Amino acid sequence: MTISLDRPAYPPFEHVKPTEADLPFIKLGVVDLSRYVEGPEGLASRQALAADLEDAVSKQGFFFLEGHGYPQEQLEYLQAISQAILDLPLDQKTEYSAGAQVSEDDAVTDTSKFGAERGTGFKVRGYWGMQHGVRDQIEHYNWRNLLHPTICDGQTYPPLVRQHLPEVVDYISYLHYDVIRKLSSLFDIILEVPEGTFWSLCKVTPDVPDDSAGGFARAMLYNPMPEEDEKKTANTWLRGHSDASFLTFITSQPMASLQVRDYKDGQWKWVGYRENALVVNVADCLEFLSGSYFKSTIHRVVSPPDDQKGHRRLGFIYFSAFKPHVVVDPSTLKSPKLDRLGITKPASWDRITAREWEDRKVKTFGKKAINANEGDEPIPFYINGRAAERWHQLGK
Ligand SMILES: O=C(O)CCC(=O)C(=O)O
Ligand SMILES: [Fe+2]
Repeated sequence: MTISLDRPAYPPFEHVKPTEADLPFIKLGVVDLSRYVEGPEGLASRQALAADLEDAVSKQGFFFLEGHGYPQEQLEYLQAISQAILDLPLDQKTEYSAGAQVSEDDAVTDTSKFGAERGTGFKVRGYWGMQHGVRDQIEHYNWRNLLHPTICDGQTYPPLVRQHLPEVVDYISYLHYDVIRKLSSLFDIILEVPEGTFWSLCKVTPDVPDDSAGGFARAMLYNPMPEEDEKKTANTWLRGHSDASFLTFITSQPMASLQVRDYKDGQWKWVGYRENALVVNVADCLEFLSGSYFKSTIHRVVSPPDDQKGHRRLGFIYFSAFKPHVVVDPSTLKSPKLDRLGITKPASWDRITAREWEDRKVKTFGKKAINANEGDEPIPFYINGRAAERWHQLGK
């Protein structure tokens, strides 16, 4: 961890105060990584922690990660840098815009730009269309290939982003080589597979990028949405979706805005705030590997309660991914635990790799046939026999 004393000072990002509103919060499990002890003498501690993790990922698909060990002041500085980057002038944002991965059919018929914007660079405000002609209020900057120095070196960045690559790389390296390594070993314990199995599926090999896991980081800023627009989108700032890859790590934020759709009762519930914690969620490829024992839960971002309105919301997110060629279904793991639970690959699931899933799913973003409906219920849509948005009640 690099903490440099002569680093530039940027204004800190001022988060809104936690809400006093009485909202239906979801009760999320807490995984305290400071309880993780390495080595043979730590096995009992890891088994206890694995039980907490299993409960969280199999019931809610979301949990609070505490005791991660990354210094809070570094995370705050990362947010100050993110704010400075996201407040760069519009001409720099359009010059360094993230590439859109546009759905093939809409690309030729729709001149307004759509795309999930997962490349390195900015997504400017108002770029995405929402319901009833509303444009979105989200701005973000993505960093890809942070754990692949040779690719990073060849990438073009706005000067401010290049100047602060080391801090971003430091955080993402920590998440990968410390946090994800530990969580991987807990997944091995849960699924009773040999130690190292999960790590081998999500390992970063800097010298062999084509066979390397990775993922991408995102600084994500939500500007308040005009009231008349909120009426048209039923207060939605980011529509319900599941994430595509392995695990997503979001800095816990005081603004009550993130909601998960509790798959047990179908109700939207708010994710609360936990200081210094990360909000972590299971994404699709992990759900597939576990034969849906782990839940890639639908979530969305909505307008906050009255005592938090009118403020900006900033999160720093890491979307981690498996190696591209991992076949994402339970046959990859051969887990005695899943066997005992009677979980096998559903007959309707065709074989698909992590990269194929991510590529195909991302291309559905903004696709009219799937998204041109009222409200937040998805139009059922399948990729290789798998529901592209798993609402867990689908088909019931
Ligand atoms: O901003 C958040 O809290 C969540 C954002 C999110 O779900 C996403 O970008 O996939
Ligand atoms: Fe998400």
